[in-house]
Amino acid sequence: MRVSKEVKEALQNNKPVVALESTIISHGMPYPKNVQTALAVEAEIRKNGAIPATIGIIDGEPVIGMSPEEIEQFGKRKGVKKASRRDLPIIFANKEWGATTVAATMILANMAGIEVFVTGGVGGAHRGAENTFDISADLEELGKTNVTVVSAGVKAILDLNLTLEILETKGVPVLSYGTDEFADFYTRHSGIKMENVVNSPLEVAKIIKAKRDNKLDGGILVANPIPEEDAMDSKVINNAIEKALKMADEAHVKGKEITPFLLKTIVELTGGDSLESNIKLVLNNARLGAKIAKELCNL
Ligand code: PSU
Ligand code: MN
Repeated sequence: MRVSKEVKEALQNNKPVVALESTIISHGMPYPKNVQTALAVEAEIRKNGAIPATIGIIDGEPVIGMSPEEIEQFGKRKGVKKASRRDLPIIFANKEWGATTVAATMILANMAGIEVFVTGGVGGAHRGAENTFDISADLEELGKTNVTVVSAGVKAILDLNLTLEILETKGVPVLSYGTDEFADFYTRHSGIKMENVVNSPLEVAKIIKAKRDNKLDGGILVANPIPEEDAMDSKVINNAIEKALKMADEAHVKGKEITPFLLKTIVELTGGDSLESNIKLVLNNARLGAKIAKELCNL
């Protein structure tokens, strides 16, 4: 794999590095906002004292720390594959472009030695997963790969309770940041009470270190709620979600297409408001992730 010079030097010198995924760029947001957001997230991480490492696969080669030009390519190039764990060997062998999901980004970050990863929302159990078995590979990865993922909770398009049950089964600590209510991505209020509340980046860093020191393999999920002023109105977003789910059902959208389809449809149904919230919450996660990475380097 190709690790950028800046990221390599930072890792060698115990400087904080934060991993970023590329599916959010290629499949999660429309061009050009996807590219603008990816670059703004990198800038936010730098402003908060860490080095960003945007991860993806170019011509079959994993890249840890993309250039701005490469990020631009992921934002507009056609035929970039959404790459989760199962897709990696195929993309490597065929020398293709792959936009890494949370699961695949965790794998590559871990190989590179990066422990903190910032995204918008992790995948989870879809509504109806008890029948369809549509459960994101992100949850499996959190169960075994040593990377902490900062996410705005779990997106309300999913079944949050089912997702949390699976995370418990897989032994994944879920840390709710600054509130005892689980964040549902677009709002701060899922109504689900959380057992483990953390209130500072240092507290999270100590938990990461304790897990590492005790050789407890697997990830950690930090649920960082969207700031109140950027959150969506619950009624508006829930209406859009219900409609989008119905449209997906009617159009028989399945498998890896469903998450990008729902995201795109919800943006359209909310006249772009959900995209604005999405951008704000990723930036908010970038601030927290950079601070966690910094504290971890000092421990
Ligand atoms: N949630 C978002 N934006 C995204 C994704 C999830 O708000 O772009 C992407 C992430 O890359 C995540 C993936 O890992 O979707 C999950 O896809 P699936 O549900 O097919 O596992
Ligand atoms: Mn799925």
